[in-house]
Amino acid sequence: MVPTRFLLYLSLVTLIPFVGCGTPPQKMNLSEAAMIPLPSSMKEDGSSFALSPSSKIKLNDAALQNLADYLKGLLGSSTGYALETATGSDLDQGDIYLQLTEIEGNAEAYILEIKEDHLVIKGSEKGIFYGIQTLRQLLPPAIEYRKSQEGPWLVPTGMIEDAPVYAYRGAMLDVARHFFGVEDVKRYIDLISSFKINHLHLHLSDDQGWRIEIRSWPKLATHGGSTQVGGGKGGFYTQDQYTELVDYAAKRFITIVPEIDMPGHTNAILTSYPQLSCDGKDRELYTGIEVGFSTLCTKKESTYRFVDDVIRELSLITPGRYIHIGGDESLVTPLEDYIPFMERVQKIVTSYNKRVMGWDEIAHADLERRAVVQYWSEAENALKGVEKGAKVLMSPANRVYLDMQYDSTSPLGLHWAAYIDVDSAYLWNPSDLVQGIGQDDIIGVEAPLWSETLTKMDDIEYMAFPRLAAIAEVAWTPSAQRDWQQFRQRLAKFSARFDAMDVNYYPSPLIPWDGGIEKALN
Ligand code: IFG
Repeated sequence: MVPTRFLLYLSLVTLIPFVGCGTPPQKMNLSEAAMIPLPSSMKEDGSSFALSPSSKIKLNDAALQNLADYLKGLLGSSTGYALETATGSDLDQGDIYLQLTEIEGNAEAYILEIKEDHLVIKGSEKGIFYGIQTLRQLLPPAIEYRKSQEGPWLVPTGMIEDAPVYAYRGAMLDVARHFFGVEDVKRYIDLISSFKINHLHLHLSDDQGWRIEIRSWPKLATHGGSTQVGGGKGGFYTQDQYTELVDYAAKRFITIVPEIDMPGHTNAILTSYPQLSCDGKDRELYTGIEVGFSTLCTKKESTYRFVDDVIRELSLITPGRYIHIGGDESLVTPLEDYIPFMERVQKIVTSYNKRVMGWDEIAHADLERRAVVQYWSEAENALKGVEKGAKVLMSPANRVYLDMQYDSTSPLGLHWAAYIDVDSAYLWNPSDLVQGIGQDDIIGVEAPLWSETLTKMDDIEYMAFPRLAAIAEVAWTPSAQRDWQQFRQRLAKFSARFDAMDVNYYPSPLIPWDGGIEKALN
């Protein structure tokens, strides 16, 4: 056993080359650290832990190997350290210990214990994943660089005990109005997972496009997916590519929620299979941005065979518990037809052992057990859903619609619901929003990003960040601990982190941004 004092000397010696050049070892206390979402409890003890070339990732259970590999991927490229993994609890100077532990009360809870000579992340696998996201934010922003940087890599010492308020913390990406390929979706998964988001709802179908291969109805993708808003070439995910996204997301503890919007928003279906409309007429592919002009024919039995085929194939490749059936803006479907249609479609979903999710209009129909009503515009629909025993997913358009312009000068986005800057995205509390909908009725929060005006990954990043960081905190941190002035000071320190992650974020004038990565490195 090598004497600790020698190791201490060794670690100090390794630091000497850095003293006087590169970043001075910045003394930072836990309370000064910029973590988003803010952890539910922490206490600092004012010293530092230093990651070092000899640091290893130790595990108490071989089941944590994937997490160790993920952590090594995060820290290895920017530090240049080997960060070898070993099972066992004999910790040496600079080690990171991942400890699979049951924490009472919340499956996503974690404990991050940072001491001068080692640090420990305790929890379930997903708890440890969230502890890793917090550790990332406690290290200097340069840790996010893909190429190796000089250290030192200090972490303030103390103890963090953390767990989310809401279990469903989601982002929605509309890949129907404009199609975004596998690599863009993986990038979005990487970014949202760093803020502890754990669901990605993919809006896979709409008037302008059908984006998922359905083998029993092949023209949905090949014809219905062949264009997009503005007339571009569109695209779709093969079932293998969809599975690739499901697996990539799962490694970051994100569950994919697929949406097939119906009976409205279905022009792409009707152009592919005219027999699914009541008039049987051919329809052109649609490349505009109007809504509410299409409907499946709710009177035809063939429509329900179609829905059954689609839901069956989708359920087989969706490990997550939810299938989203849309239900919004069915403006040309008479309510007396909409209601029985939605009731039959819900039974198809539950026949494949999946739970129903739908936009708040579905509350006009009877709701299957454990259905979730996604509140976006009509509070009385959400209330009706609660009265019928459903849970609510909070997506109030005037707070969390990320396709809303920041202000009237934003080059992208719409503003029918509101102009939304970071303050509006932060200054609300899900359980205070609608009288009669309390915390126990709410499964969580989801931020939709509709893509009528977005064409590339930079556009997604510009609209999503930093507002999604604010919304992630609304969903994770107890409202009594949230404070806008304190949040904006923490967010200000993310400019360097966003720069290092190459995120094309919107530099909101409401935030005293701290000067980006150049300042952080000099
Ligand atoms: N509402 C529509 C979306 C999209 C959106 C743009 C819902 C549930 C306006 N439906 O939001 O398809 O067009 O902000």
